[in-house]
Parts: sequence; C-alpha cells; structure tokens
Amino acid sequence: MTTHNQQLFTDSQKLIPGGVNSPVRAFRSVGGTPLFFQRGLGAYVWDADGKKYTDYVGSWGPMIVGHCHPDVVKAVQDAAAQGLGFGAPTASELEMAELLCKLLPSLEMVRLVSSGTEATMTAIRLARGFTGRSRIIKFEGCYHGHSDGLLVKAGSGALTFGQPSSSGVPAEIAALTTVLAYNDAAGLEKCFAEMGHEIAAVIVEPVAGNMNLVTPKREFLDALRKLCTQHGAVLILDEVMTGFRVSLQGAQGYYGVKPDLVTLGKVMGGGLPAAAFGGRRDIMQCLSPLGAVYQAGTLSGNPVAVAAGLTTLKLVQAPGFYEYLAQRARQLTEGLTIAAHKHGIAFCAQSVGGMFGLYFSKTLPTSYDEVMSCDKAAFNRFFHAMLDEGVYLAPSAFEAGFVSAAHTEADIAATVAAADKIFSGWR
Ligand code: KE4
Repeated sequence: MTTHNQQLFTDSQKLIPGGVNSPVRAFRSVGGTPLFFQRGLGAYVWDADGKKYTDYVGSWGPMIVGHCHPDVVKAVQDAAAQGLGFGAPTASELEMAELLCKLLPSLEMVRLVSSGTEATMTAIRLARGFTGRSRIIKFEGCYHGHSDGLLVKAGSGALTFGQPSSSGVPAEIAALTTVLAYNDAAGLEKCFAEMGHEIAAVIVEPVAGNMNLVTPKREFLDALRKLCTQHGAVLILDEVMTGFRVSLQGAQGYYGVKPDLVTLGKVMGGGLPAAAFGGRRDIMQCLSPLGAVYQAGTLSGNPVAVAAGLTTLKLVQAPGFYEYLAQRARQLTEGLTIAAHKHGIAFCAQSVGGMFGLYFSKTLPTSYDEVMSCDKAAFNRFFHAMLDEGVYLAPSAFEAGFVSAAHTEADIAATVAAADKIFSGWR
C-alpha cells in the first residue's frame, strides 16, 4: 500500500528536481523515501502519515527552543498582523542589530540577509572589496552555502587552485579559491608563506558541522587568527550553524577567537528566513550605500522573520539555557556510545554545546579524511532503524545533529533505549 509520504514524493518529483527544495532532504545519502513533515511541536515532528518522531535535525539547527514554541508563534502572528513586509526599514531590524551586537562582541556593525548563503557570499565580496585582493581560503569538508566561489574542492595539489565541486561554476572563479585541510595549522602556515599577500579572506566553520561534527584544534584556531592578522587577510568565522548553538556567544565565545567578520543564520531566524553578517566597522563601512561593495535584498530584515528570530534569541538568554542543552547533548552521545560498546560495535560520539556528531568508527575524527573513513553503510542502517523506532536523525553520515531545549531527559533516554535495542540485534 502506498503511504501518503510515498505518494507526496512521487508527485513532487514530477515538478521539483529530486522532489525536494534542498538536496540533502532527498535521502540520497541514506536511501529510502524522504519524510514529508506536516507539523512539529517541541522536540517532536509528525510525517505525512501521522507518524511521530523525536527530532534531532530541528530544521538543521534553527529549532533550538523546540518546534512551535508558543512565544515564537505569537510573535510571528503579531508581526504578520502588522504587515508581512515593507521593503523599508523597521524598528524591529534595529532591535535585532542591537541584540546581535550585544551578544557577539566581534559585531561592531551588522547587516541582515535571508539565508546563510547570502551572508557568506557577501562576506567574501566584502573582504575582497576591503583588501583589494581576490584569493579565498576555505577548508575541505566545510560548507558555506552555494555561492560559486564556495562550491570548490581541493585542487590536485594542496596549494593549487580550487576546482569546481559543482557543474556550472566557472573554473576561473573556482581557481580563486584555495582549499586546505581542516585542522592543519602547518598547511595553513605554508599557504600563507607562499601566497599570503594575495589572500583576501579565510572562511571557516569554527566547529565543522557539514562533514559530520569535527571540533577545531586549538593550534588551528590560533594559526587562523595569527596568520590573518599578520598578512592583512580577513578572518571570516562562518557561524551560521554554531552561532547561538554552541554557546550564547557562538563558537567565537566558546573558543575565544575573534573574527574580523562573522556570518550567522539558522537560530537567529528561529526557523524563518533571517541571517546576517557583520564584524569590524572599518570593513562593514565598505558596504553600499556607504561604500563601494554592493549587496542588497528585497526580503532582508523581513519583520515576520525578525520577530521569530528576536523571540528565539530572547528565549536562549534564559539562565541555564546552554547548560541544559549541553547536558542533553552529552546524555545522548554518552548513552549511545555506552549502548554501542556494550554490543561490541565500533562507535563514538561527541557534542559541543547543543550540536553533536555520531560516528561508526573506533576513534573521533579530527579531519575530513578521518570522517570519510567512518562506516557510512553502518550509519545508513542505523539511520533507518532509528526512523522505524520513531527517531529522526540527520539523513546523512556527513551532517551534525541538534538537540533543543524541548528535549527532556526522558526523550533522550528513550532514544538511547531505541538504539540499544537496535544494537542488540546488530550483526
Ligand atoms: P543556507 O543558505 O542553507 O541558509 O545556509 C548555508 C550554510 C552556510 N554555512 C553553514 C556553516 C551552513 O551549515 C549552511 C547550511 N547548512 C545546511 C546543513 N548542513 C543546510 C541544510 C540544507 O542545505 O538543506
């Protein structure tokens, strides 16, 4: 019998490429039929067939206070009742700018946009306009959205110019991006020694969350800051995922590294399209209409999206919010690890604040290559078995997971118990 979910997927594929509006949703990495969700509440989501899941994706991070938090829903309703958009400044955008600059000391000025891709694309353009240079450094395994210059993979040799990781990206544009190994301070040092004078910016996920979760080595973070300062390159911390996720001050506060520019998204939109970039005033003042670097957006600062983000950012400031989130994430990673090891399964897990990584591997990966050596087939099998148990993990072995303030100890214990049941029958 065809389920409603399956029918929706069949019909969607006729009109939407792959049946989805963003590739990772298509379950191509894990196989099977993607879930079409019809509603969410707190830590839970329900698919088109009415099946309930404990949700560890949370719309890829934004749902940090849980789905449909009453305060967020009300703020959205109230804002919508005043107007869905004006294409003109509103007081709520000033309130958001003030709050972001209060929470993140590196933000002297900020501009709102509608997606993480817009934020990173503009931060790159701004760094190029500010420095007058063209070369960008990024790291293998890090994802910064889908602008041309960032859809680039490592060239044949470590320091050669990047090659497109997507068709449609001109080789000439990819060649302006050099892709290095994440956590490789020596490699970064060598690159700056050879081409430091050409480098406009280094963009990095301060905690990598798009190759599964990989934490930064201290010497890597220190090298990023030292070398960018020495060579006059702009250090861009892409905190679209880590911002307000790993701590109230993001990864920059958690690890004590000060960026020149930072990009934000996800949590600051509370699930609606709001993102931002900002940082040093001398750099931000290069932006139109003050300066010569152009950037614009019809929906930038949309009052309904800002209302969702502002309310979410007020809720995360509650005393003990991040301690609770980190405790839930640790309860999950520790519980899953104990369950897997009890049954002799090569498995490990880790968390940073409210985000976590699960690996079918004996050791925690610290680089892209080590992530690639984890057992992807084992993850895919675990993913589907957990779906059957009513647990929704990220549909890829190369994504991080997220908990919310709505996840209770009992929710996490039930998830661990489901995994234990699966591991007990694991051959
Ligand atoms: P968006 O353009 O998707 O809003 O943001 C792009 C982006 C930029 N920087 C970082 C660190 C990000 O994680 C993202 C987007 N993250 C993915 C999840 N791995 C979004 C999910 C998707 O692509 O559908």
